[in-house]
Amino acid sequence: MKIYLDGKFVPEEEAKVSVFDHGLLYGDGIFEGIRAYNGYVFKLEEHLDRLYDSAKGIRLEIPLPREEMKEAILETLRVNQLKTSYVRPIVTRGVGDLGIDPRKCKGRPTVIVIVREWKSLYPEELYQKGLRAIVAASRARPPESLSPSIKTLNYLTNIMAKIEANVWGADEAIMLDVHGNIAEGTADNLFIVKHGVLHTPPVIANLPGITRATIIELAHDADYEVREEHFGIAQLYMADEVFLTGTAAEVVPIIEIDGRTIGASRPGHITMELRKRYKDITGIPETGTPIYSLQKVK
Ligand code: PXG
Repeated sequence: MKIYLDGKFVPEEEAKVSVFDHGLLYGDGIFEGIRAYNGYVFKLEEHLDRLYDSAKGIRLEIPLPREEMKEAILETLRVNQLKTSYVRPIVTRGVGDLGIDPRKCKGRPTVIVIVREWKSLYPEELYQKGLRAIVAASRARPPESLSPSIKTLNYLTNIMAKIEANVWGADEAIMLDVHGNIAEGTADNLFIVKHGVLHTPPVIANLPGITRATIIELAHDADYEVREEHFGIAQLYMADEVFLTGTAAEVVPIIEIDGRTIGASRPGHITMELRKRYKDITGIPETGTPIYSLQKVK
């Protein structure tokens, strides 16, 4: 694979950044996780919006105008002749020195676009059977600190939760906020279904997921009520259905949490209906930006 690195396409073995890059030294940077299906980059404009919002959140100026950034993403896919792919744009504060002061980064921010041929996060079997999850002891960062709504390179809180899942042999970890409300998964938003109504935590406590927003729309299309409100661990345990949403995971059912069976211990029908509706709108011009010009333009 060729990687976009500061305006050039370089073979992945040669795609290296300085040990003085503040992205490495301090996690000082931002990123996005995007997917392309069948030659269309799913919700690219929404991901670009969030990338530029995240940059603003940490007072980082992306050295490319938005249209050039978009072109860099599309060109990286073209150079690698990809149609179905994972795309990871990263912008760091750039090369500085030891010491956290961002003024030490005198050059340009580092801009990277990594692409990977990649089809799905979990084995297909897990989508059909559902995941087993734990509620992690590691709490999501409060919005009063570094807001979880900014997609920064600081993922250690989430990694700590993921380590807990690994240690307990679970497939995923669910994070609480500091008040004990459900926040989100380690790289996904969370929904529960109770008596036919969907509930998901407000975005103040988590990342405003693009899949989350898409699922809310699809749920409305299917005439389900969706409530964006806080709920706790008991509502989670007692839900009829629980599922996660994310670019990587898409829509994935959870069938067990902390040793409690969720619903009938198999993926719920609303979860699977929304999963199907989601799959149906990926890889089509209505929701994606074409990578290759011969494709029908949006
Ligand atoms: N919460 C967190 C903390 C995330 O990191 C989501 C929710 C879902 O957001 P989207 O917009 O994807 O629906 C994320 C997304 C990876 C990876 O490589 C992580 C994400 C997306 C894609 C890949 O682990 N995070």
